[in-house]
Amino acid sequence: MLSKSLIAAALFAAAPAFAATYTFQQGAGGYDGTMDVTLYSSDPDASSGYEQEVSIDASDNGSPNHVLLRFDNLFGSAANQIKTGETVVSATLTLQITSAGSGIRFYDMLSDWNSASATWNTMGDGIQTDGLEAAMLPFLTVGADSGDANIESGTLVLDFTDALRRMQDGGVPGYGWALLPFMPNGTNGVDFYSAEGFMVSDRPLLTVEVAPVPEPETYALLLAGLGLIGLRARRRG
Ligand SMILES: [Ca+2]
Ligand SMILES: [Ca+2]
Repeated sequence: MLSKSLIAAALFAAAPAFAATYTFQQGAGGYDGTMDVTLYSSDPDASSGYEQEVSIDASDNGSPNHVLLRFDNLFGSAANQIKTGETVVSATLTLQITSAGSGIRFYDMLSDWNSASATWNTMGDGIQTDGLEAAMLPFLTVGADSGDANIESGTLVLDFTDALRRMQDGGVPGYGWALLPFMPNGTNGVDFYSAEGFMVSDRPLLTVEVAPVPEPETYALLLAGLGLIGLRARRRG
């Protein structure tokens, strides 16, 4: 007899056969959906969506900078889009840090914004983690609430698996993330190349590995196949 665990193993083995990896990076492979912007409390009407770097800082010219980052058009039926029926196995966000610094706290954004118009003032005194503008709690923190260089310069790879799953299942509206400094001591700004970074390869990179959710017919075929194997095994026996 085939054990349940063997059937489970067979089903598990069947799924990754069609696994795929999607990458999203502004200007690469035709992707054009990344937006990012720094909101400067020290220069609250400054429109900075075009800048080649963004900066998260508890004290830039004496007061905080907030950063917004999003990747649009991740889901759909085009070649490099996550399809309906595909499940996110893993996702990473890769940033090229240009200035080592204190740290970053990542929050889901719950209200809409656009990098062409977002400033400290248009967003209403920067970003509030009030459960309306942004989530109340960070889903990821890197670094610490100190003025040390807790995040080194160079490549930073972050696990965004759950962040992508929330987007896919509609748990968040898909407005990206607020990147906020540790307060009050995260005074060593963290900078990284933006979607306007000169080199495409330096821009924020989202990598998403997916596997298909097998259709009911797939299960039926697989179980039928296993049934035949089981039948032969019994006849031999
Ligand atoms: Ca930008
Ligand atoms: Ca606000």
